[in-house]
Amino acid sequence: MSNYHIKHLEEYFQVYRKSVRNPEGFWEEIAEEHFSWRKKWDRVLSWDFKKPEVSWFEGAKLNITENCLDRHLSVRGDKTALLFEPNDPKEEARHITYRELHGRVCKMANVLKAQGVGKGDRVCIYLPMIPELAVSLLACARIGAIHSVVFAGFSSTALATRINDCDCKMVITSDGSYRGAKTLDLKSIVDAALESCPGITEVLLVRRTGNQVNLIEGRDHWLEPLLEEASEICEPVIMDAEDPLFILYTSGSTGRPKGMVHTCGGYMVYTAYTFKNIFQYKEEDVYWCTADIGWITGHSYIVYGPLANGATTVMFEGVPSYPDFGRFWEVIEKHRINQFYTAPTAIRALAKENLEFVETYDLSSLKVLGSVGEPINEEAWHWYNNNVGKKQSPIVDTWWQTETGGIMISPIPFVTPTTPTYATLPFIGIQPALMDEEGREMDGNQVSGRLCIKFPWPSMARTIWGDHQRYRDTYFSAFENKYFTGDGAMRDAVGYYRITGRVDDVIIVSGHNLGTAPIEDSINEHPAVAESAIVGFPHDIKGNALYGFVILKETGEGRNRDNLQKEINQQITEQIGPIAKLDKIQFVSGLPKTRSGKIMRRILRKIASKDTSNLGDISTLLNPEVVEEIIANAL
Ligand code: 6R9
Repeated sequence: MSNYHIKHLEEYFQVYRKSVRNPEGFWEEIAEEHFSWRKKWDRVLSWDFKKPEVSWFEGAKLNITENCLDRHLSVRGDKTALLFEPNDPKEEARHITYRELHGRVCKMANVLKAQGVGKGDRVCIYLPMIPELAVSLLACARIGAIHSVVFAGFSSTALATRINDCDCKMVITSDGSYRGAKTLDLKSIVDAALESCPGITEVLLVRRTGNQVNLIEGRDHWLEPLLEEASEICEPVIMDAEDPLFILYTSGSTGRPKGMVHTCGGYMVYTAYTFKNIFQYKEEDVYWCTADIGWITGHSYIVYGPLANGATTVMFEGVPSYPDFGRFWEVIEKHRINQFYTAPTAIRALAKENLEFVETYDLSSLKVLGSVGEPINEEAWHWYNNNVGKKQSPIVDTWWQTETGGIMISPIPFVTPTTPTYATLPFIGIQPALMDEEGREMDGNQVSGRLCIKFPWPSMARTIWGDHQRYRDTYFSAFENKYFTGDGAMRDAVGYYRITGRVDDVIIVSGHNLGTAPIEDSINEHPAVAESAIVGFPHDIKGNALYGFVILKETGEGRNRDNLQKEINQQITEQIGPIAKLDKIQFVSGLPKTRSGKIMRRILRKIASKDTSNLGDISTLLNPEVVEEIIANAL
């Protein structure tokens, strides 16, 4: 068990040094000792960040579901693998053991096969947080199909774009989903999306809410009867370590989402190893990550990382505010949760409510608290530490990305002393670099710059589906020979990292990454709109909220502004989803632009944040006069 489970700070430094001096040797040892492979690799790592090309464990053969399921059957077959906590607290929680999960995954895999899905095919999964969601991911992985999960809060247009981008042939969805007091009709969203997805030949439907649905003959099938007939035995398809495991979309600086491709071997090794250490998971623990499996956090730290370690992982269908603001804490007490992993936006929202919601419950089972998705502000950190952890549970502020597959910078609890708002130290094997504006790496401490990673790690995304050039342009062209994260960071006097936020056109709202471009595209499609620009501004709960500056066409000038605002938000909701709605919309006569025609977002950001004391030099703008007008009418 050497190096697999780090227990004190000296050991961290020692293992870190080893992992950096000899990465191949280090990862080979971890991979060899803790996973089952059908065949070992010919080479641990080959890489070239210029192309860019990275491969880990080349030549190795495996199936990730053997590691997440089969190998546990003899030692913990009757242990709960998935613990499902439904939206309605009156509905009973479901404990699904490793043996049951294995059986369900095999059945589902057989259904997929019978519907014509094979190795390399893409399957879109658009499901609420119910056990079938995790089962669907694993069933795809079992037969080598590539899953592409789309968060079930995305609109039909966003769903269609993602289905078409990677040519999915099947969609797995449900009749509906429960979200607090609401019931959403997922099937009709899928139906609308599929009007523009000619490649989809099959739709599998899970029954959850009992909503009335419209079945299309030959295309749509209820899953239940198919599962009943399917065999519980399904031999795994043996994959190359570098075969794709899944595609997951993230926003970028253009309208098109980027389908990040993760592969089987490296992703498994890194997510499992980080899970074990960053949550200090022990055999009897019950672990809960509140993310949705529609995001990378759910893929890596609800499904693959925990299951590869034989953990009990909770899947929560509901929301933190239903039936009241005590729900998270009630669930922690009920299931005696040991590790709890959530997002700053949820913490801030709950911190606004009466403390009684927390104090009513016994949270003494908690050992480790986690935070992910955006920088955690000091106030939220202390509230979490004082009221949830009672100052007994270290907070792991974990920095990472869809692209990185696993946690990159984070304390190791009980090992790394924590400091509020600091993600602290790079995880084992991770080599960060801070770059200045001229592209030079800044040595030493007490420096700030753009955060890059200068050496490959096993779970990094290998490409953008169908667009390797974009992968290169986005991540490997800003700084030579380095992966550029898009984030800014500072390194303090003791070498701790603090992430300061995005330095590109991505805005993080309630932990969701939103690219400015797709939202602007959507606004601009409104018949009364000529042009628009959106920026983020600080928001108490969401971290950032969206502020839109909109130029109207002449035809729009005479229209009622309130109605226009509603229509614009309605359009965004339909095309992207409610998470991308604007909090403020200001109608302007022009947008500040450079002489080459680029919108100066820096200026708009300052105006939106009510920080107009130092706008910098605006004399080089094409239209400096517009700035005054925008400031005068700012919301
Ligand atoms: C895992 C995940 C990635 C972006 C990332 C950064 C922000 C995530 C953070 C954090 C500060 C943390 N981010 N964790 N910022 N501290 N602990 O969230 O992936 O959805 O792709 O978002 O989120 O800006 O670049 P993803």
